[in-house]
Amino acid sequence: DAIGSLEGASGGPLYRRLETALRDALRAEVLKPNEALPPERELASDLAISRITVRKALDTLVGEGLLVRRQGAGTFVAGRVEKQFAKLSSFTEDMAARGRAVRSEWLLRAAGEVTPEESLTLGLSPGAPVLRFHRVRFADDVPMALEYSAIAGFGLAGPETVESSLYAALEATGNRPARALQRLRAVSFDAEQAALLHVEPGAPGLYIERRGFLEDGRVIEATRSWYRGDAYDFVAELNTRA
Ligand code: 16G
Repeated sequence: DAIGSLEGASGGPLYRRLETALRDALRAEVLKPNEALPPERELASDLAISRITVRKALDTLVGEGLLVRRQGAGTFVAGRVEKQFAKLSSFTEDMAARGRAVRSEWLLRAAGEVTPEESLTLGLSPGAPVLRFHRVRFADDVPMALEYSAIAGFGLAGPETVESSLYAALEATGNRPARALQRLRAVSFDAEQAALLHVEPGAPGLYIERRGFLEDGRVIEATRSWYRGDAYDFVAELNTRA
């Protein structure tokens, strides 16, 4: 019902028309976050189209992270993630708390020397060692964020010690940040970022800079993150004292 018929949808192949109708329903929240879609065979018979056509349209939207498939349960409208803005947690912990499977696609995992800019943000002398971790972060196979981290060289034995969670690796050496400063800004994704995150170029994002400190005040982490604007709500508790 939410999708109605495909009569009104503009031309093109049927799977495209269904894709457009679904996109409209998602945008208008006729299909609400976390809502289950009718089974594929039901959609096919209601709309008088083949199951293959239905599957093709759904596949595209699953690939973009607008819909999610859960084994044995069906297809659902993706829910937005509520992330505590003022909590010093890791992506892995945030996702694990929601029962979502985490994986990273590595763009860079290497040791080097600090650039002049990194030497300022990390408070390190020119020439000091630094470890760089650039990755696309996935939850249930949906790309959620792009993350570029620079870690002070003394923090880890080497870049390969980070297998999946950076904070887990830092924790193992006793160098997990104890405190952090964070800045958030609205951005729109450029073509390269959009391709990595499976969104349209120009789609909205949240750019976040985090500087993490050890108990003794040394900077251990400088991370630049680009979170998908269509997937995240950043929430915080406020009070009059602060
Ligand atoms: C989060 C942090 C990032 C940190 C990463 C570690 C924000 C905005 N950023 O994404 O600074 O480096 O978690 O995650 O929350 P990991 O331990 O899963 O690698």
